[in-house]
Amino acid sequence: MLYHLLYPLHTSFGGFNVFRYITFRGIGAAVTAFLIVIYLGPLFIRLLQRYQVGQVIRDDGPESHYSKKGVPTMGGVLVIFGLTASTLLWVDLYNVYVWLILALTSMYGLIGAYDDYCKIKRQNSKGLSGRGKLVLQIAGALVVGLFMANMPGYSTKLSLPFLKELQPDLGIYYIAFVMFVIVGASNAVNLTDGLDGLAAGPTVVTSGVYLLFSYLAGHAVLASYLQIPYVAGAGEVAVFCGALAGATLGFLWFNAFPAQIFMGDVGSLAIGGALGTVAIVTKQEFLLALVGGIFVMEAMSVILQVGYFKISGGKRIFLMAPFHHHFEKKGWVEPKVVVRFWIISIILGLMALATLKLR
Ligand code: 57M
Repeated sequence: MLYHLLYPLHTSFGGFNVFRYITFRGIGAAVTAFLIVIYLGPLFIRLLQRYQVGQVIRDDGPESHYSKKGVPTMGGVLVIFGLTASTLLWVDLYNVYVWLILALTSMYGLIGAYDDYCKIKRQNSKGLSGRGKLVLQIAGALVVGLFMANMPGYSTKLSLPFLKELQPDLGIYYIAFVMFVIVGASNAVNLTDGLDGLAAGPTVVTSGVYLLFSYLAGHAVLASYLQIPYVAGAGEVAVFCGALAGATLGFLWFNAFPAQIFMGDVGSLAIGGALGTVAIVTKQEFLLALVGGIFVMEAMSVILQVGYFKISGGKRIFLMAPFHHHFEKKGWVEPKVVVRFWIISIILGLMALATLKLR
């Protein structure tokens, strides 16, 4: 909105020219989203407490989690509000990609909110059925896949870090790939969100990396120089990424150990869906597996654990999956697990940035 209101006035006041720059608006969106969440956080937590929107704790989990019973959850509602409000304030409202990402994020947020509601209402950790959740997630991702495949000028070729010549064209199968990326990212973040701040930290890193990659993908000259796919209009996605990083940082202020609030499935499913859709729009899908390596590792630990359990007749690879629980079982205290995972996430983010020159 500010872009449409203030940039046209730059002829009479030169300072407003700054609103044409996506980098300025991306940082503005991050700071605005952070301030919105920080300001509303205490009030929102009190509201959740008053309406007893508290976490239900599974009885088969680490004993250290039993004390978390009743911690307000569904903090993802505040993240999505801050993210959306800030994006709409700073973005070029005519950018179709941003609306697509906001739509997917909102849909996944609604799926998660219903799941959280079912858990709280039934007072058990079984929310929406796994199958039901998956069907709805696939439906949302399918719409994104069909939309992108039909966008004029959008390529169904895959871009791989380090291998600029290898660009396989998936054709119609690109839609299935889009669904895999978005649904996979959403569930990976969901599984990761099992310790105070554990999902928020890598989300901030990933959003920051994609803020830069969105800007570069939408810049014809820089995209050509760096040999990354040029996606006309993708630059505005940087504003969304800034807002996502800022809103998540604001949430982390309250979610840091000992957490005053959890994001709930409303937050984890929405954030994962948002990151997956950003990766598709900017044509940096494999980059997500690198910078979001913590999410991938957590999801893979569950797949390997469950698979090996079935194949071996009851044996386990890890003391408990997802991976963060394995270290808890080894005696690491929660904050140590979380901060070490953050450190890995930052290293992966730096490696992702390094791929810009290694082409
Ligand atoms: C999502 N939810 C957290 C909170 C958060 C197939 C199996 C791997 C599924 C998996 C599972 O149930 N995943 C659900 C993870 C839960 O957090 C809530 O859920 C939202 C995110 N979706 O926002 O509302 C618990 O996590 C803790 N938490 C924090 N701080 C936070 O900031 O401490 C969350 C956020 C919260 C709180 O205790 O209650 C979760 O872990 O359930 N199952 C598991 O992850 C279970 N693993 C398991 O069963 N492993 C088996 C097999 C199936 C792989 C094995 O290793 O053999 C573990 N998780 C729990 N209990 N809680 C162990 C059992």
